[in-house]
Amino acid sequence: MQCTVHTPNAYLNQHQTALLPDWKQSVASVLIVLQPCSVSLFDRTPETEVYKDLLRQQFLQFGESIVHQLQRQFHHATRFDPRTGLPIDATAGTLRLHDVAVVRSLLGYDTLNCGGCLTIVHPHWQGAVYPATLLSSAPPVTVERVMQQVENPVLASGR
Ligand code: B12
Repeated sequence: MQCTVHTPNAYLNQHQTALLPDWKQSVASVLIVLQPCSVSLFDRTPETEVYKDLLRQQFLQFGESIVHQLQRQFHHATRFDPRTGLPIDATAGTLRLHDVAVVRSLLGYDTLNCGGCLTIVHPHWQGAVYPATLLSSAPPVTVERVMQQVENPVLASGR
C-alpha cells in the first residue's frame, strides 16, 4: 500500500462546499491510498470486479480507524467511497470526488482513457492500482501520525 498525505489543491478548495456541505472547517489534508492490484484494471472482467471489491473493503477498514482517531481529536475526516466518489463519514454534496483526478493532480501520475473512463498509470504498477481518498480538516502532520499509528499499532501503544 502506498499512502501519501498532501495539502489540498485549488480545485478541492474551490469545490469544498459542493463535496462536503456540512464541514465548518476547511479541508487541510488529502490522504491518497494506492493499493497494488493482482490484475490490471485497464479492462473490466469478472476477476477485476472481485479485486475492486476486495480492495475497496480493505480501504474502508483502514480508513475507518484513521477517521475515528481524527474525529476523536475534534477534526473533520471522511473516507470517499472509491466506487461512487461520495463521502462515507460526512453528508454528501452535489459533487462526486474523482479519485483519478486527485491522483493525477497531487501525484502527477499519467492517465489513460479505457473504455471512456480515465485510469491511473502508476509508475511501477501500471494499471494494477486501486486508488482511494480520505479528506480531513486536520493538518497533514496529524494525519501522517494517525496513519502511522493505524498502520503500525505498536507505535500507538508506545511499546
Ligand atoms: C463514472 C466512472 C466510470 C464510467 C465512465 C465515466 C467517465 N467518463 O469517467 C464507466 C462506467 C464507463 C467506467 C468504466 C470503467 N472504469 Co471507471 N469510474 C467511474 C467513477 C465512479 C467516477 C469517475 C468520475 O468521477 N469521472 C468524472 C469525469 C467524467 O468528469 P470530467 O468532467 O472528465 O472531470 C471532472 C472531474 O475530474 C471533476 N473532479 C471531481 N473531483 C475532482 C478532484 C480533483 C483534484 C480535480 C482536479 C477534479 C475533480 O472535475 C472535472 C471537471 O468538472 C470512478 C471512481 C472515482 N471515484 O473516481 C471509477 C474509476 C475511475 N473507474 C475505474 C476503472 C478501472 C474502470 C474500467 C477502466 C475498468 C473496470 N474494471 O471497471 C471501466 C472501463 C472498462 C472498459 N474498458 O470498458 C477505476 C480506475 C482505477 C485506476 N487504476 O485508475 C475507478 C477509480 C474505480 C475504482 N476505484 O476502481 N467508469
